[in-house]
Amino acid sequence: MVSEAVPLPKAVSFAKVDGPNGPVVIVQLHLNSGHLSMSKRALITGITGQDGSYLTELLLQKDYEVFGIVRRSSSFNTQRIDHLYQDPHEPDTRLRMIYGDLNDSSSLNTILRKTQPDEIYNLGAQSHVRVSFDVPEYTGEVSGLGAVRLLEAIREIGIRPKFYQASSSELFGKALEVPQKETTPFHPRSPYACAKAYAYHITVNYRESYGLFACNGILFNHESERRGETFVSRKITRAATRIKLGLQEKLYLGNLDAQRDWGYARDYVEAMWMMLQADEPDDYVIATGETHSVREFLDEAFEYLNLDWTNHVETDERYLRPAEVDLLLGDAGKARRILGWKPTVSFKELVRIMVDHDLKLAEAESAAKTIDSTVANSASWGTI
Ligand code: NDP
Ligand code: GDR
Repeated sequence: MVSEAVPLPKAVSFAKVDGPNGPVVIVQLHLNSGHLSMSKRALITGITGQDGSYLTELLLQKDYEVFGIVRRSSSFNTQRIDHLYQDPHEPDTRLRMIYGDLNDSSSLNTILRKTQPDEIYNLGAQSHVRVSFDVPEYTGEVSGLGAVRLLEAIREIGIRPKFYQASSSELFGKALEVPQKETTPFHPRSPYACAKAYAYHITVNYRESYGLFACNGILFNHESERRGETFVSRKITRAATRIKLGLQEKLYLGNLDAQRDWGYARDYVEAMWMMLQADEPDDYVIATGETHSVREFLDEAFEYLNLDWTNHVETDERYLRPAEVDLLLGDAGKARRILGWKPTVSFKELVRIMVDHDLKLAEAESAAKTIDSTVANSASWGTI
């Protein structure tokens, strides 16, 4: 999946910069491939994650050439994008993977210089809030400083891509108003949220300091059938479907009273793209405007399967956080007015999409009768 050699770019790019006598348009021609392509080039960090995979699908549909940064792992970490694989030896390949790491400035500099993207989506992060309490410094490096490493590379190289920063509703933390909108003050409650607060502010700073087209998407929780299995939504839908088929008895969870504004990830990556197509760079809240507790998520998932979750769910304090975010509810009015964005999938539909998907996984597992005990026990590993 990962191509070792990064091809030089092949397109025309335009950039508007402030010159001494007013705005100047820079046109870059990349002729090295022997032909001109008018499609845009996007670079995605975190391409192997939930959002990265949906964003890649969206951009390929829109005829972009997509470059994805993949970090080296001893096991495969490209499952979410394997269906998009294109042979890098083919001349018209539109998706290429490049090894790099948000902790490694030199790799980011090289990748930006060679790919010369029109748009950069910085989705890479240590994105698990509970885990960030265990690895706070590492989380700060990747989820916080990773953004400035990219922004500095842009500035040093002198390219003018549009820049999207994956900011989070976790910034609101111990929320100072309900619902939360772009003007709501931040009160981060975890090392993850503190790292994201740095990334948010440095993105605004590069917009204000250097006129970069840089946007923060302040996205509320969004889930899908590709959600990581240690986030509460997927942990519930995986367990409920396995319980339904007798593959598992119990589900251990932490705080059942937490309330979240849960949307569908496909809707949310559309908003990322829309932000970079707007006339002016800005920051936007993306949310459904509805909040539900973990208990309500359990109700929806288990009732859909004709199960009673109270017979199966137990609480385990290892899943509690040193500081919790009790209630998140977003007001995405600005995104609706300016970008024309609105969510298309309701809470009930979201839960059902995830349960339907995970039921098929459980059925396949059951049919194969290869119940791997490492899978069965994965939900109770460590402290996540
Ligand atoms: P995931 O955890 O699914 O994906 C994170 C991605 O970051 C993975 O591709 C991961 O690679 C990559 N990554 C991790 N560490 C590094 C590193 N050191 N260098 C390069 N890449 C790295 O997250 P989501 O897709 O759910 O979220 C995308 C972004 O949006 C994240 O920044 C997240 O914090 C943010 N966000 C998410 C929300 C949500 O509800 N999903 C809401 C608000 C913000 P690998 O596959 O190898 O682990
Ligand atoms: P969150 O998502 O912390 O909001 O961060 P997560 O699904 O991990 O937790 C949501 C709420 O559920 C409670 N909870 C549990 N959570 C997990 N993971 N496991 C459990 O067993 C469990 N039991 C109860 C949590 O305490 C919490 O209140 C996600 C991530 O995608 C971030 O990267 C992103 O920025 C935010 O959403 C918006």
